[in-house]
Amino acid sequence: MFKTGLIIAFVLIFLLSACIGSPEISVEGAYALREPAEGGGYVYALFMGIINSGKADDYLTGAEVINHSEARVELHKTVAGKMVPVNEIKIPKGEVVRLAPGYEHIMIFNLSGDFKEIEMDLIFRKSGKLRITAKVREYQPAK
Ligand SMILES: [Cu+2]
Repeated sequence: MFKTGLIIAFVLIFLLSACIGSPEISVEGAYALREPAEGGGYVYALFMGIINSGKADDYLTGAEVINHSEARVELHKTVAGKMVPVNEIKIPKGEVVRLAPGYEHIMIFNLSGDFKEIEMDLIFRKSGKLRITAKVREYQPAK
């Protein structure tokens, strides 16, 4: 009786792990465009490709700038040319989500200092934290 229960338990664990799967997140080509902010300093918009090569969807839910707890991070999407904060950005399984100007992106406000690159942790609902480095470029407004 005990043996049968054990076998059933193993079969269930096997079935569960086979159908649930997990996301597998990586990032390519991360960079930050900065623009002088009102009242001094800079505001940054971050762009990158977020790759999910795993077997389940994941969600970008936030980010933290390493060693700069004063920085405030927001996730944005662009609707009819205006930026709107969102709580999360879906990263579907097997897809690449491109954060790009005019689309979804990450914004950093209130970051003090002058940087050539920004180190940050992206926070995913299932995958947890992923550390990235984004090279900083100056924003060149279109003329
Ligand atoms: Cu924005």
